[in-house]
Amino acid sequence: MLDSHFKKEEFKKAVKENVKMLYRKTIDEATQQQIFQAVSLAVKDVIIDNWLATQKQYEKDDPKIVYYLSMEFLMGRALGNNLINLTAYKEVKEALDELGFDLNVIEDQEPDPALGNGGLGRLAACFLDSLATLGYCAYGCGIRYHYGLFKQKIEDGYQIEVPDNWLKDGYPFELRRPEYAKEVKFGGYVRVEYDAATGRNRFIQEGYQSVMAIPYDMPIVGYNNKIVNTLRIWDAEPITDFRLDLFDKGEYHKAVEQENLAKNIVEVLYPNDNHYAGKELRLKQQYFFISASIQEAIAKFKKNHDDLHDLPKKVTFQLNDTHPTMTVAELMRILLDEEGMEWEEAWEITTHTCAYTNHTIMAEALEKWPIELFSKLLPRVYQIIEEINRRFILEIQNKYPGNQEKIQKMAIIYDGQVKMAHLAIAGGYSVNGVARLHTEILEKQELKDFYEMYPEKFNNKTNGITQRRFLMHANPLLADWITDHIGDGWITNLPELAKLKVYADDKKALQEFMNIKYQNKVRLAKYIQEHNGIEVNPHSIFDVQVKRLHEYKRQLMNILHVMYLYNEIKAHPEMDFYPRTFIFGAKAAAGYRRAKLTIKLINSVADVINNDASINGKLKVVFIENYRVSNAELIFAAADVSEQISTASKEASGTGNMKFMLNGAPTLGTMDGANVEIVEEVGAENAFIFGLTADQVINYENNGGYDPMQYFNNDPDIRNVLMQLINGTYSNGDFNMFHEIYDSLLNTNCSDRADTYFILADFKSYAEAQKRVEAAYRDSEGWAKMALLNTACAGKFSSDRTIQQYVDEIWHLDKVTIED
Ligand code: 9GP
Repeated sequence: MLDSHFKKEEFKKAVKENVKMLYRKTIDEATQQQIFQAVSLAVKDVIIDNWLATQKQYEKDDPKIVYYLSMEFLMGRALGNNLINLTAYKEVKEALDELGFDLNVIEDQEPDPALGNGGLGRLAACFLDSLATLGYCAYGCGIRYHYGLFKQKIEDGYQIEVPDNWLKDGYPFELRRPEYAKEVKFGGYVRVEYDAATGRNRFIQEGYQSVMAIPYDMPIVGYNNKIVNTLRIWDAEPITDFRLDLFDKGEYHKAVEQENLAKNIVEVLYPNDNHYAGKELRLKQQYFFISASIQEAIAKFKKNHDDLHDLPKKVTFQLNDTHPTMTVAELMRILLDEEGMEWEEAWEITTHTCAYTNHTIMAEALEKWPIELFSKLLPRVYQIIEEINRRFILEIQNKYPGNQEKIQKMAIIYDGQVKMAHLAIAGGYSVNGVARLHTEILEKQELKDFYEMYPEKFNNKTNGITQRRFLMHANPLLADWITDHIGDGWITNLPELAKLKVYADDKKALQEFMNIKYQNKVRLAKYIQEHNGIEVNPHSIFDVQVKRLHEYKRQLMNILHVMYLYNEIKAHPEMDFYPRTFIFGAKAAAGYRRAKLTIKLINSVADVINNDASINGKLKVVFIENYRVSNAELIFAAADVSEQISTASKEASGTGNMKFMLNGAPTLGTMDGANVEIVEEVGAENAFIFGLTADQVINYENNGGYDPMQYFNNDPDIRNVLMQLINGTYSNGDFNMFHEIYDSLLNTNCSDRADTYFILADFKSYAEAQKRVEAAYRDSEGWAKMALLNTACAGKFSSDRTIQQYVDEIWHLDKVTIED
C-alpha cells in the first residue's frame, strides 16, 4: 500500500468485509472498537504481503541477523505507526472519513501495548523501527506478558495500580506461531553419564518441570521500503502430553504445578525501572524467553548452515541490560550439551556472538542472583556459570598475580551471588554505554576493573529515538511544516533538519513555528481538561517533566521549586510573573514508597495552588494520570520547556530529552546523560543548564563532605519550603504525611545518606535557571528562535544514527533491499 499503490475503494471494502466476518454486523452497527479491529486487519493484510516478501529476500540473501534480546518492548500503539511507515496514513484517514469514522478516534481504541517500564523498553521499540527502516535483518525477542505495565489511577492524590489487560479484546497485529514452539526446562538435577563413544561426559537434566514457549510474532514495518521485520514475544503453555501422563499415574500435584508454572511465568511485567529485587519468578521469566529465543536462533541457523563455528559471522545476540545475560550460559549449554562441542570451541563462538549494553550505573539495577535460588532453578546453567567463573578467575590471576581484591571485585560468582553484568562482560565481545558521559563513567568508575582488563570491548552508542513516531505521528502539523520548508528527507535522514537553521532569523517562519506549538498546546489543554478537569492557559509556559518516578530523576526538586515560586507570588503579589503550567506525568513502581509519596505531594501542591484564586491563575500544576506512549506523543508536541534535572551521573542517557528537543522544547537540565550531547549540538545559549557536574557528585560520593543541613540553615527560602513539608501546608494540617520526604532530605539517621540525590545542593542554581527560562520566554522572538534551533539541531538523536553505529561497530550486518 505504498503511496502510489493505495487503493482506497478496496481498502474501504476490506474494512466492511472484516466487520461482517468478525462480528456479523454492518459497518454502521459496529462499535468503535470493532471498527478498530476491522481496520487493523485490513492494514495487517497489506503488511503480511510485505512480511512474506521480506522473509523471502532474507532467505535468498542470507544476511547476518541481530537478535535484540530484551525483557521489555514498550511498543506503544501500532495502527497509526504502521500507517505512517506504510506511507498510507493520510489516505487511510480519508478513506475512513468517507466511511464516517475519525482515524484519531479509531486509533484511541487500541490498547497501548505496555510491555515495558520506561526508557529501556521504549529504546528497544525505537531500535526495531530503525532496523526495519534501514533494511537490516533483526528480530526483537521478548515476553508476551498477559498484563503489561499497570494503568495508573490517581485517587485522593495517591497512585492506584490497575491491571493492564491489554489482550482483552484480542490484539489484531499479532500472529501465533505454534510451529516454532520450544520446550524450556526448570529445576530437577543434572545426571552425569560417561559416553564411551566420545570419551566425554554427558550432562542430562532430569526430574525437571517444563513449559512450552509459544511465539507470537508482531510485524515491524520499515518506513517506505517494504521491509517488515519481526518482534517475537513468547507465551507459555503447559505441556499437555506430559500432564496427561502424570494424571494417569495419579501425580495430580505435579501436573497442576506444571500448569501453574506455565500460567505464572508470563502473567505480568515486573513494574520496576532501574531497580530489581531478585525474585524467583523474574529469573524464571528471564530463562524462559532466553532459552526459547536461543534455541530458535540456533535451529534457524542450522537450517541454512552446516558449521556452527560460523555462528558469529551470521548472528549477534544483543543483550539489553543485565536481564537477558543468561544468554551467555544458555548458548554454552546448547553448544556443549546438545551440539557436543568442546569447552574451548563453544567459548570461542559464544564470546564472539554475544554483546552487552549497560543502561545504568544504579547498583540496584545490576542484577545479582543468590546462588541457592539460581542453582536450584537452573542446575545445568549454574554448573556452566561456575566453570565460566573458574576460568575467568584464572584469567584475572594471570593478569594480576596475587591481586585478591581484583578477584573479589570482578568474579562472576562471589559472596553467594551470581553477578549477571560480570557474566555478560566476560562472555561477550562488546560492552556499550548509552551516552558519552555514561560510557566514560562506566570506564572510569563503575566498570573500571573490567575496562582495564578488556579496553577493546568497551564502546559508546548514544541513544536515539525514531522521528517517525515522535515527530511524524506525534506532531503532524510540525512534520508538514518542516517538509514544506526543507523537503521530506528528514524522515529517513534526520540530520537534514539542520537545513531549518536558515529560518532562525526569519520572522514569518518563527511565527508559524510558534503558532504550531500553540495549536499543540491547545490540543494538550483539551486533553487535560477532559482527563483532569483542570483548565490550563495555553498562553502560559508549559514546563514539563514526564518520565518514570525515581528519586534520582528529582521530580521532588521540581515540586519543591513550585512550592518556592508559590511562596514568592504570595509574598510579593505585585511581582511580575509570567504564567506557568507545571506538567508532570510519572508512574512509580508499585512497591516504591517514597516515589509514591512524591506523587501524592505533587497532587497535594496542585490542589492548593490550582484552587487559590488570589494568584490569578499565574501558576498551575497538573499531574497527568497514566503517562504512557500514546499521551506522551501529545505532551512532547506541546511542551515549551523540557525538564531533565537528574542528579548528574545518574541518568545513563534519557530519551525523553531527545523527544522534547525534536519538538522544539529547550532543555532545562543538568549536565547528565545525553543532555551533555544535546547542549553540544544546540549550543549552551539554547538550553538552561545548572547544578553540580558528574565529577562533583562522584567526588562527594567517594570522599564525603556533603552536608544538606548547611543549605537548610543558611537559606531561608529552602528552609521555608522544607518546613512546609511538615507543618501541614499541603496536607490539611497533617504533620506526618510528608515527614518521610523531609527526613530523606535532612535526617542522616535515614538508611541512606541524607539527600542522596543532592537536591538541596542544586536547588538554588535550579531556581536561578528557571528565572533565566522566564526571562528568555518573555522575549518571544528570541524564544521562537531557540525553539526552532532545538528542532533544527536534533538530527544526531535519531535512532537511525544509533542503529547505524551499532551496525558499523558491533553487529556488522548486511543491508537488504526488497526486490520488486
Ligand atoms: O535509566 C536509563 C535511561 O537513562 C536510558 O535512557 C534508558 C535507555 O538506555 O535506560 C534506562 N535504564 C533502565 O531502565 C535500567 O537499566
